[in-house]
Amino acid sequence: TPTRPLIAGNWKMNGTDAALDELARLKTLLGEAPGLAAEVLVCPPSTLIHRAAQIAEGSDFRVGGQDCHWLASGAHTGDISAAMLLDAGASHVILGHSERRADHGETDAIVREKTKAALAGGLVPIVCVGETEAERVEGRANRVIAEQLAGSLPDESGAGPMVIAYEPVWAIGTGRTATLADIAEMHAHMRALLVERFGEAGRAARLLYGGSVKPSNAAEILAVPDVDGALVGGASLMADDFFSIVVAA
Ligand code: G2H
Repeated sequence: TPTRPLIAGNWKMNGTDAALDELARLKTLLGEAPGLAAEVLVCPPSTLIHRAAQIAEGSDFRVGGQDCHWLASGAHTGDISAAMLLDAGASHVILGHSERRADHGETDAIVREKTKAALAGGLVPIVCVGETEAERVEGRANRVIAEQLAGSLPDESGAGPMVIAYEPVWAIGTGRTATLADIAEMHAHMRALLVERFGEAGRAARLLYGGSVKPSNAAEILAVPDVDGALVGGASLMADDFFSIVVAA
């Protein structure tokens, strides 16, 4: 099992120049609290990655992207490549978030190609999976997650650090979180699938939970077996809230 938990903030489509003040504040808070258990990552919008990475220098957090293209460069207006994220100072990239799957029609096959591109480009991919409410109610959650993991992860994932985020779609930004029992069951299910396919690399994979993680519920969620961190949306926008979650890990 992974040695250190990872707390990753996903700013989504939020943040202009002024948001960098929150990052500076986070840097101060982390600087005043050496020896924290968690590794910390902030994924701002692409426009802020470069400056966020400059703020992160000499601090204990790193910076990631929220998506990348499956190709390294070319005629793809509006897209961004893994090499560009790396160049801007990113170390990680979130891939296959349910909002990308819903807003941009990203399929497991697309997410798999993006994951390959991220690995080839020197980034750590954070691959997101999650079932819808209907799929859970119909008792299909475990099967859906198995299919998403099988389809979204390339064989190459076994060679590098693996980070998977389980984000039940019905718990995202809704204030509702899965029960601790549901989280425990799904994370154990994912661990078994990853070990079956990738062996030791699957055992070492970091399994993050995402979906309305906040200061008030972070400690109990992060204490669930096989939860190796959190992907935090709304509560990552304010440095103090996000720092509380980091401390809870
Ligand atoms: C899930 C999560 C972060 P929130 O999307 O990826 O967002 O914490 O706002 O539910």
